[in-house]
Amino acid sequence: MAKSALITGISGQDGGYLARFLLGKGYHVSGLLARRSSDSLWRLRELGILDEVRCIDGDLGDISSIERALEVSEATEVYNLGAQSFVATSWQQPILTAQVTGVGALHVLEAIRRHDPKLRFYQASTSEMFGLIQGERQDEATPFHPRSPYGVAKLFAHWTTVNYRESFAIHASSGILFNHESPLRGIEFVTRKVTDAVARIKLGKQSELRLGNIDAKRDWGFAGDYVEAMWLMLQQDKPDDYVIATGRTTTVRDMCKIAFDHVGLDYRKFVVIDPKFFRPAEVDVLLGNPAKANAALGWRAKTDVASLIQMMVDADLQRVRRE
Ligand code: NAP
Ligand code: G4F
Repeated sequence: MAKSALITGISGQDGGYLARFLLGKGYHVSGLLARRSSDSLWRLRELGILDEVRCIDGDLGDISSIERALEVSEATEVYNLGAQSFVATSWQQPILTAQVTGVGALHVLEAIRRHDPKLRFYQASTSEMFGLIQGERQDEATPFHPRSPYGVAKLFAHWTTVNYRESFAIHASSGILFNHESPLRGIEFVTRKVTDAVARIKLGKQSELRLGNIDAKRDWGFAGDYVEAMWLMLQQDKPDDYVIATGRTTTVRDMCKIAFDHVGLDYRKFVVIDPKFFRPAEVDVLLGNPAKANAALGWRAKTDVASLIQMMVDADLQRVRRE
């Protein structure tokens, strides 16, 4: 019999890639879809899977809608990817971020506990929880020190996941994922902001690119690789927490260089530093150690940062040409 999965955040970057991955494995895929006044389904459309997934109206702030989604979807695996996920916005909307990104995960776990504690649960945890890093390479044993309301909210969700595993024996796993990007990345995140600008500058539609802290370092991987790790975690006999990363880190500056070089331009002529994009507290560097996932899940990142950024620039060139 085909398995069924429910994905919160199905309209987001990872939601789209995960839905496509699970459909490829023969799953029935449902998604909790929050009501929006503008189109939030463009990623599912671009992936060509909109007609293959079932969207169920609901919101992470409304536990009754999550309970209904569990019933309607008949899911045996639940992937909690829904969140207010943009770090910069979390200082503007800290309470909403806490409610959606933090308490939202508790709503999903509590709905599972009441509905059917045998369901398997995945929580989208994040390297942002490491924040002010306590070790050159971060792994599952590295202490957390979040630096944003988003990081704090995610830490609540992370420990809630651990607590429901320990208290109620729910198969609840947490993927501590480092930054992962793709052509479907939201335009507000730095990689996509850069690749979109590179395409526009190359095609004469933009003249400069305004950025904040370009000395920040991130361990960037490809979202398409990372969703497989989420699924692998739920196929294990025992639930656990895993760091998912490439094991390499790159500055925002060098990421810009890769993107501009790809179209034969010099980034130094176009990048302008704008204090508006600096954050009240910064995560200066992230570098993950995915050894546990390598060994226990047999998972490895397949895409290096240069191929990733070049793929994103090519996709944005096509989009801008179509406009
Ligand atoms: P994303 O593109 O921002 O997607 C977030 C999703 O959450 C969207 O579908 C959004 O719906 C949905 N959502 C927001 N508020 C909601 C609410 N109140 N109720 C229900 N759904 C709501 O994020 P992503 O990059 O795919 O990341 C997926 C998850 O992994 C997030 O939890 C993120 O925090 C976490 N994460 C991401 C990374 C990364 O580098 N990408 C790394 C570590 C962890 P709308 O489209 O309608 O707004
Ligand atoms: O692309 P970013 O906004 O991603 P950030 O803050 O690392 O968060 C992403 O990754 C987390 C995993 O570690 C996820 F949990 C989270 O949901 C999200 O997906 O910024 C990356 C870096 C930061 O240091 C930021 O200060 O780029 C720096 N940056 C410099 N100029 C900029 C800009 N970031 C953005 N968004 N826009 C700029 O103009």
